[in-house]
Amino acid sequence: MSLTRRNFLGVAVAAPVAATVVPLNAAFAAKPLTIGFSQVGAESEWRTANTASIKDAAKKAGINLKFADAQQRQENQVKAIRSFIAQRVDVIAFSPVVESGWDTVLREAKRANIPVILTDRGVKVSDESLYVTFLGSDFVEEGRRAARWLVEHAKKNPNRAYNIVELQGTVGSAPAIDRKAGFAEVMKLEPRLKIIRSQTGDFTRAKGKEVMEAFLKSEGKNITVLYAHNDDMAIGAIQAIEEAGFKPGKDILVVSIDGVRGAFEAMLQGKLNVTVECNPLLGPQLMEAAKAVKAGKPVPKRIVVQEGVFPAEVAAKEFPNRKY
Ligand code: GYE
Repeated sequence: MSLTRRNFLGVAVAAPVAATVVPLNAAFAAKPLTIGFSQVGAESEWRTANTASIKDAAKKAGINLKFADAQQRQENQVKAIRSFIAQRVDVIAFSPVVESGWDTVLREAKRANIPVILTDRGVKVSDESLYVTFLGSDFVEEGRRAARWLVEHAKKNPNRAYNIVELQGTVGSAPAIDRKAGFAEVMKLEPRLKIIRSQTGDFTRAKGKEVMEAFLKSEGKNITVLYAHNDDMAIGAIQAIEEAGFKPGKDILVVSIDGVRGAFEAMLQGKLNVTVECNPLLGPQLMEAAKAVKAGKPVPKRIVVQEGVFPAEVAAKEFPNRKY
């Protein structure tokens, strides 16, 4: 038995008056909750808002947050999770850069009795008990919403062509897989909607621009729609479209997802047609979930974030209300 333990037990057992015990208990109760959080990176406006929300909410809740940026690499996230386990944090939360390959490290967390909360992006694991809850958006529904806007547009424009180029998010990530699937599902309702090229732009402006340049080089005037899995890639691509001498929002309709400030600015300039909202302000809900998990209260396995769709016509009215 260690010296500290003997001392602690000695005090607790031998103390004849409650007054000696109470401050000890109070000291334990006051110990702040420690969360280890592994973030994807800093690839987009969405991510910047998400990180700020998490840091801010932890501060307000008096939670001790250990924050690690994985720079879009799974191996960095695995390392961060292992270090959180070694530090014996109370709760591990992370936004998995890709869906698969998490079984081993999550089993290590489970063995160490540290609950895991998935934030923003989901995983594919063999055993669902490897995480307590998944707090995030319904990405399939976001993809469907983007396609629904185009299906409606096509109804009103019976002679227009809808040759779509698609800028996918990070390969293997839940939002890229799901936004593609949801879009493809609803797209079938209108046979004129056709995807002619599809490639990843890794959720960044720079890559979005670069890939759009390549699309324009090979397809040129043939392209009439851009569907980007996030606003940042759309904004990068808009620049490429203008540089190629086309009008974004008119010659090429631009549809994207997130609803960040940059997208609203592009809509106000008539360069982006619609953005489907994906709310990054997950901090307060994450802190609540972590507290509940630690207190042994039941939490739902899936917590879905509420969000809307913003076509360019409502951009001016909505802009002042935007928080990210
Ligand atoms: O849409 C994109 C970011 O996982 C929902 O990641 C998130 C996505 C978001 O880089 O902008």
